[in-house]
Amino acid sequence: MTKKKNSLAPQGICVGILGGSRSDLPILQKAVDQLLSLGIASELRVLSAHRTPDQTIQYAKEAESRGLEIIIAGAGGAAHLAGVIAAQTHLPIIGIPMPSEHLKGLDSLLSVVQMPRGIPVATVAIGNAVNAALLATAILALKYPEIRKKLLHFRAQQTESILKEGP
Ligand code: RP5
Repeated sequence: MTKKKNSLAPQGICVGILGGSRSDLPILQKAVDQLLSLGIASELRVLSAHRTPDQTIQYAKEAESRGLEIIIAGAGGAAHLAGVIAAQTHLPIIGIPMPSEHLKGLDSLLSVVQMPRGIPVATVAIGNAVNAALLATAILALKYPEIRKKLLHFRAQQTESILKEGP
């Protein structure tokens, strides 16, 4: 069976990136940049599970029909954003627990990772927006050969640069 190629997605926006506060933007920008370096456009928005609950739910409900294929959601403290989004869409959701002032992100990590059975959120390490972008890329690579090629190139380059540095 030949795989159907969709050459539109690498140019179009297929990843939504959300942050619970403007204070999350510097970390989330790293996901935007990582995706862009692999040829994937994204949209970055501030939406909060607590401060803008209606708009957050609307975003999640409309995500698939708007052409989004994956959503990355970063939030800190009582970090419910990724989970609330996951409850409203079957798209894959990647949660980034944000570093927090008092508990250094441990609160965020537990809030994002401890989802109830049936509604998963793929959680990356605290503040690791780059890994969120790379995980999104790996999921998209299953469908888009061009993205797969770029991801494999990135991985090979990464390996080469580590080995070049020597012991
Ligand atoms: C969360 O609370 C946000 O995701 C942010 O990480 C944290 C702190 O938000 P601000 O007080 O900086 O707006 O909702």
